[in-house]
Amino acid sequence: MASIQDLGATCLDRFVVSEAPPSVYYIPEFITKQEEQFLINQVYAVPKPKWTQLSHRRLQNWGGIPHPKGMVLEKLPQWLDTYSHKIASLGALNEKIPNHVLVNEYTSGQGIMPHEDGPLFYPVISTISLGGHTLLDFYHHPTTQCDENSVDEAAKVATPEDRLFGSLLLEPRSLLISKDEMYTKYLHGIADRTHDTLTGKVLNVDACPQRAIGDVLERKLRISLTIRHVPKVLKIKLNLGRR
Ligand SMILES: O=C(O)CCC(=O)C(=O)O
Repeated sequence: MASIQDLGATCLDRFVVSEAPPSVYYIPEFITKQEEQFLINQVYAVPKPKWTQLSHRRLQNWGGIPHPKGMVLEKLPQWLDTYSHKIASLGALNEKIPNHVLVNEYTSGQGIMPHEDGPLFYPVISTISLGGHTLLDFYHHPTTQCDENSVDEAAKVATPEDRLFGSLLLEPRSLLISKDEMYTKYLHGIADRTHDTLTGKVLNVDACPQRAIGDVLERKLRISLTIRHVPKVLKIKLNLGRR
């Protein structure tokens, strides 16, 4: 059977997570085990200074530093550019080709605080997971939980747990694409945990082969490739000391 990588835009709709707000696409086994190992090898082949150590994870930034005045574009390495083009060919970014990749490495027990990706990016996030699974949690914004006419004061002070409305199980080799309201309206984050229990709040359990509500999954080392498009770029040619 042809994989989604070969079929392109024609079949993305088959992978929509209908239990989630618009729009989420979850594609299990987007890459093969060989591709996964190749990507892991590339991640660990980079020189040490390419890593930035944060208190709860390590990361690599590729493509440039997004900035309100424009990103000075750095060409993606071939191993990332290949997947940027494969994702573009699925049609989720309206002809845009992702030019920026964050590589995040989480050991078991590490996560990322709830946040939004903001206006520096074209509002589509694509994530390839390598090595281990995680649960990506989605939260109502502190000031928008109560819709329509008024913002409930209680919502502003609610704890993150109160504002959590659902999670997505991201298994190794999967691709997640989030856009529309899922990008603009909600925060996303990963809890600092060593085990995840699949509850009714996990919105894509049905799309995960061999998983069921009640399963407890032990976290392993996970690497994520967050692949996005930065629309505002500066076309500066770096003059490296030459006259
Ligand atoms: O690792 C992930 O899947 C999430 C990463 C993320 O939210 C980010 O880099 O902004």
